Amino acid sequence: MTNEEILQGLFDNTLIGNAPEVKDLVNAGLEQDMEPESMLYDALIPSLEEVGARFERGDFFVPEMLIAARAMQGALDILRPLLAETGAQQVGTYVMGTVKGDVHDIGKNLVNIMLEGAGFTVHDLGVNVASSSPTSSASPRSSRRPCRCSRRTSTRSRRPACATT
Ligand code: B12
Repeated sequence: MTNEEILQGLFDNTLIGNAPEVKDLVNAGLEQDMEPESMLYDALIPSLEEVGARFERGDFFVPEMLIAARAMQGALDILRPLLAETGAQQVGTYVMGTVKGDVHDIGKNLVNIMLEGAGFTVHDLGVNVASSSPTSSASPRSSRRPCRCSRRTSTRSRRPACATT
């Protein structure tokens, strides 16, 4: 298979939530030395964007979004150690959480991987986190940075004090 075929396969199979095939394609890509970042940014994320566009048009519903997300998560399980592997020195701590009312966590998990790769320790409080939690239950280290994530417009007001999306 060419790299292009693998990218196309990753896009198509994430779109339809075919998790076993997505895993096989990620492994095939790695075996032929494809960059993990390329699989992520050239196929997996664009596929989820297409899922979102179809959902917006009414062509996809929540179950389709859910199985696509699961396929993406399976790919990330394989790619995580490779994306995080930079050997950077520990430089600080982030406390991460998706705000209350929001369960979207793929982007957050991806940011966690990047932060860990850049040398930060990440305390991940998970999803649906009440606004007081990130700062109150965080480790007492002075270098910690609280980060609240939200992916829904209706939950954005719950992440005032941090950079996110
Ligand atoms: C997968 C998905 C789901 C899955 C989530 C599974 C999971 N474990 O995350 C499920 C099926 C559960 C879901 C549910 C819903 N979803 Co949804 N979902 C999506 C979808 C298709 C992909 C999101 C995703 O993971 N993208 C890939 C990641 C990598 O991208 P990302 O999140 O943007 O993250 C990147 C950046 O934003 C940034 N980033 C992210 N977090 C952080 C944090 C920090 C600190 C920083 C610095 C950066 C950063 O870095 C990331 C990497 O580049 C989007 C469509 C889209 N276009 O995004 C809709 C979308 C987000 N969902 C949407 C909706 C409406 C819903 C529901 C309300 C549907 C419903 N009727 O029930 C529910 C809400 C449930 C809830 N209470 O939260 C809407 C939101 C619209 C809006 N403006 O509010 C979207 C945009 C779809 C659409 N076009 O309408 N969803």
